[in-house]
Amino acid sequence: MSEKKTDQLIRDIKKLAIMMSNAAEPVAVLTHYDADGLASGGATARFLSKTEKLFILRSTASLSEDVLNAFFSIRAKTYVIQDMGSGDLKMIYSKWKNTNSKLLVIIDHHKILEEPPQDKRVVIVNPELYGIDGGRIGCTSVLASLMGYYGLGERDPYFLEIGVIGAAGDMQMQNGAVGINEYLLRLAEGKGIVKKETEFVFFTLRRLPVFKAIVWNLVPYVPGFSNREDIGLNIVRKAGIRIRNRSGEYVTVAELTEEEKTRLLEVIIKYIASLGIDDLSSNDFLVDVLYLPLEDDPYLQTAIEFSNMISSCGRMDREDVGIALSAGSRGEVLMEAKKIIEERRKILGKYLDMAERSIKIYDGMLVIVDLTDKDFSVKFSGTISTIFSRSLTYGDKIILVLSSDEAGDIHLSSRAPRKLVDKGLDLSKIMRKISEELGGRGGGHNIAAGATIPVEDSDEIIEKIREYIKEEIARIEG
Ligand SMILES: [Mn+2]
Repeated sequence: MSEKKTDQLIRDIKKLAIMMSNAAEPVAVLTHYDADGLASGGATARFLSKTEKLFILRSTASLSEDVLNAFFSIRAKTYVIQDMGSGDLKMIYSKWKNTNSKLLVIIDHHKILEEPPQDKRVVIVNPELYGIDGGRIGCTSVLASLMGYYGLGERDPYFLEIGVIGAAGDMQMQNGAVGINEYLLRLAEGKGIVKKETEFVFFTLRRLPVFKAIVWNLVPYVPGFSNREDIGLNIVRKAGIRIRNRSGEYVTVAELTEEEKTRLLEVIIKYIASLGIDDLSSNDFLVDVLYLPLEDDPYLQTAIEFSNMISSCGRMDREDVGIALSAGSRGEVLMEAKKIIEERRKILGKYLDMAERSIKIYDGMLVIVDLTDKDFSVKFSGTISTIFSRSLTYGDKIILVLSSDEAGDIHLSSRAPRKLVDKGLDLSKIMRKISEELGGRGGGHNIAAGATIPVEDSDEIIEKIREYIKEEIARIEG
């Protein structure tokens, strides 16, 4: 990563921060409903409220024409679109032009598919414009949190925390942060907001009950183990560890001795191996954890856990809670968020089972999960494809999840292993190609992309995707 590109991007974020501080009110903000979108929405909301701006903030699952029409019918002077829009610049611009606004800001990291409008009133901040791969570096919460941080004269370090959390939600902080992500992480570490440690994935949530903590993390996903508190209970018992302490409260990970942890780890590894996953070493489960020392709630101990909480709010139609939590609200908002995440884990468990049973593996490298005729909520498709792409069993394959949305269109969510992406595989290209051929809209990143296709039958899509992927693999291997 060239230092220069990162420096330029940071300089432009600082410029944007000044611009936003002086922006005409009211400000209307539209953000994406995933963890990165909501975290960045929270950062912007915090920034706008601390600068005492009148603003309205909305979130959406996708940028349809209707959503944009409704957004631009808000009588605002400044419009901001976050974590979306790079694939639809023309449509956005043509609609925005009819408003009385003098400033349109797009903060995003998705691939720019259309020539940006040549208009000084339009400001686009996107790592892709600097030749940086936005799928890996510079997700929207990194950009928006730095905007808030600099916009408020570096006096509010909470921005750094929410930036790290949002980036963790977009899988951009794991396995080594680089470029502007590293820059943000260093700032956060320097202020004592984030502390990086290596830990077994089962023990990262130190203040949760042991039986919950060991199965709570879904990365790496282990079918038959992850998210299964019943299994967690059995394992804890088998390792001879008490479920409750003398005062009747659940024993937490923090209360375990090193000896107990070692014993527990052995039982866990044995159990996972018994599921048919061989060649396991306990080191496969060592992860870098970003702890959040300033948070005192057991559910907000790590960046990943916090981001899961935000993500759950989005997937459970409670974006308001996710945004408020990201912006810094706790108390009742946090209590609500906890209810949401518990509820969501139940539903996710059901969907993961459903998905597990629908898996078909094609050509040895493509995992297709066709849920189009199942009672499945399309809002979970991205979560399912991400979890499978991080699983011990399918992590080396391309994942494609198909589901039906409310309109009856087929929604695609795809993920590729880093190895293939590094060789040149680009899923956003494949998603675009299929939507051009069958109608619909598609795009995203090389490593994670999606599309919505207005056809009823999934077979045609699957056939075409197989064909495109074969072509792509032949191209990059040849
Ligand atoms: Mn994002």
